[in-house]
Amino acid sequence: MFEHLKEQPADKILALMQAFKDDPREDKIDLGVGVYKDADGKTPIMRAIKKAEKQLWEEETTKAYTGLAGDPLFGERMAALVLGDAVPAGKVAKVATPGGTGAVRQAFDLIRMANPEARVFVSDPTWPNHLSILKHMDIPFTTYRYFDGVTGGVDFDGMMEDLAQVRKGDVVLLHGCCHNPTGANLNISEWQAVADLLNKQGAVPMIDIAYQGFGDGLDDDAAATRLIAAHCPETLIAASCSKNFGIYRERTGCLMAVAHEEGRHKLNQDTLAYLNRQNYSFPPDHGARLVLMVLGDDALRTDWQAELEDVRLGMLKLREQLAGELRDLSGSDRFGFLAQHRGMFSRLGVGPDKVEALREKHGIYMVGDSRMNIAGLNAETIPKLARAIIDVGC
Ligand code: PLP
Ligand code: TYF
Repeated sequence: MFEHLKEQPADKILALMQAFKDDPREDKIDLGVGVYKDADGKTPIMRAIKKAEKQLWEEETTKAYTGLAGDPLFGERMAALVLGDAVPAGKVAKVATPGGTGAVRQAFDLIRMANPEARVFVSDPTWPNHLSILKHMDIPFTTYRYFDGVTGGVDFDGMMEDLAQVRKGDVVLLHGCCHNPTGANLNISEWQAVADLLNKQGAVPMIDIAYQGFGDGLDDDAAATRLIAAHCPETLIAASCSKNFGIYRERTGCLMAVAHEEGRHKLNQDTLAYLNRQNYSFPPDHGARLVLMVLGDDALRTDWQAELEDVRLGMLKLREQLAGELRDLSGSDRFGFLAQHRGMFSRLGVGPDKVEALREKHGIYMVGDSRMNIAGLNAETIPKLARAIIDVGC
């Protein structure tokens, strides 16, 4: 049997992580994998998470199974975090999943179950794992224009033109905030136009929100998701807790299915639980429990929000510093988009030859499509990066 297995394409981001580790240069800079790092290059455990873990260790009396949906309190608190009061709680079915990736995978499974004919529209570019999972599951997908390489912003006209091709029952995958890999995002009136278009065509939005709190703040980052979920009859939401709670390896995420039609909720909830059972039975609990504790306790929540806000503002400052250095060195504003982008990533918008030159000549590691993890920088490495960008002729 095993002789039939074929080599599968490697994850380029993870391969880059290894290449960085193997590089002996001391002044190398890692702008690859999307993990938050502080100015010392560390990925800290957030204070509130550490406190919740201590409390959990003292208070937890059993490790018996939870339920197929995970602890319902986790789902409730995640729905409140992501959706606020945009949608009545009774209209949101939700399950805990292993990370945001687990939620994405379960959402695709649900789409295939509900409508095997559905095509999934994804932004060009999108997070590579969206494509990899869709291919693996044999779900037909197609791309819509998204990034404007000239302005570094969103090609909104192109996006709307392509989305006008969606048919009833198709699914449109959107990044709720902090687009990965570009950093370019829609404004709220553009989101409204997308919601109107999808409603007109009868297509279903699926929102992947993996960076809530990393862009403009917890509520602002959720505004688009809330608008879509309030205006569209049905919405799928895959939320990740990896970044904003800093609990990457705990594998914590939540899949939500919003339905406005009366009487839809129970079947949606049962279906999500069924899908969990088919794939892994009970979802992991440890990270989900930490999240529900932090969200449900005033002191922990306040501290978490304060730390998350420091992380967000720190990244904004790095963006501004980098855009400023490049303005000075290039004598132009052509890198100004770096300060407009939001979240952990920015796409520089240069070819693979420049990306390679940055790596070979300067020990600067970014993903092949010129995506940089802004959190990999600090006040000292920014001038070096800016000089290198100009040096290789970007
Ligand atoms: N979706 C996007 C766009 C991401 O960038 C990530 C990144 O980690 C995820 C989903 C899922 O992350 P995780 O499975 O680690 O929660
Ligand atoms: O895009 C990123 O870098 C993050 C982390 O297979 C990540 O989303 C990268 C690759 C991967 C899973 C997560």
